[in-house]
Amino acid sequence: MSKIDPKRRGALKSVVCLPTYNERENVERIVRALAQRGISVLVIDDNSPDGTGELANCLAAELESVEVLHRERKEGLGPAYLAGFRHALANGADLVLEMDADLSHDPADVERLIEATRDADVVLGSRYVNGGSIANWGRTRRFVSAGGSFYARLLLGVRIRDLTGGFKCYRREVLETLDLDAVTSRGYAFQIETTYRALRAGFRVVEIPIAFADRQHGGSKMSRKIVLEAMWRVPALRLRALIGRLQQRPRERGIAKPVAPPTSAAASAPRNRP
Ligand SMILES: Nc1nc2c(ncn2[C@@H]2O[C@H](COP(=O)(O)OP(=O)(O)O)[C@@H](O)[C@H]2O)c(=O)[nH]1
Ligand SMILES: [Mg+2]
Repeated sequence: MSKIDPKRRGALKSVVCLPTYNERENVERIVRALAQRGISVLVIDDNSPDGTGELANCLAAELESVEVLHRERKEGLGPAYLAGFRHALANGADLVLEMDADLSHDPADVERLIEATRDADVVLGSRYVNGGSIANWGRTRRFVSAGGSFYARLLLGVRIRDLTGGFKCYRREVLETLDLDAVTSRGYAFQIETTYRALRAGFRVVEIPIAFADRQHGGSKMSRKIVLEAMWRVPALRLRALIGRLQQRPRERGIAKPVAPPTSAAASAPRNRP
């Protein structure tokens, strides 16, 4: 982890990426709550049929700290976030945050996440560490969420408690280092994949407790497809990491041991490999 110069900290540019799909009843409240705190917002709307995108445009016209990115169609929160990350990086953000647009995440916690990047490269707002909580979720929803995090934690062999949450803060260097083009997850798996990639790249990931509350308006976009995607993506991520490590080893051996110069016979022998 490279330390940020303390003198630069005050001038750090941060932006909250807010993916929206049919969040008409929520988008204004969350955007205003963030703007009032002086936090820059990038709404990423996937052409919501309920007019969320147009409402976001009005907010952007009124509030200087608000921008909107319009995408043609709904492709899941993963691709929406990736578009947001690229835009934020291109515009010079030092810290890039993820947050749900349905007010499940408390705008008052954004500063805590930002502050925690003093000692971390990625900060996760966590429901499953001491002090974290969930309000108003039924038993099934709790089971899917907690079970999903436990499953991913076990299969990936990591210590993170909340792998599926969507309240996160990345230091710019993390997003620049991760190969964003290679991130293909669309639903909750996106949260698992990005955190796992950051850990594997050697970044420091910390969890801070948050109080999560179920949405009051609009509907969840969680679906069976999203849950199934997370179920198969997790072992696939681990497998890919293992294969990557195995492929790396022979190369490391090759670098460590100087290769003897070929004899003239070997050098002129026909090669079998392409
Ligand atoms: N742009 C975009 N946003 C999405 C999409 N799917 C979900 N979201 C947003 O992602 C956030 C989390 O989704 P939500 O339905 O609340 O998931 P839940 O909290 O797990 O029930 C919300 O702000 C959604 O509007 C999508 O396909 N495109
Ligand atoms: Mg939600």
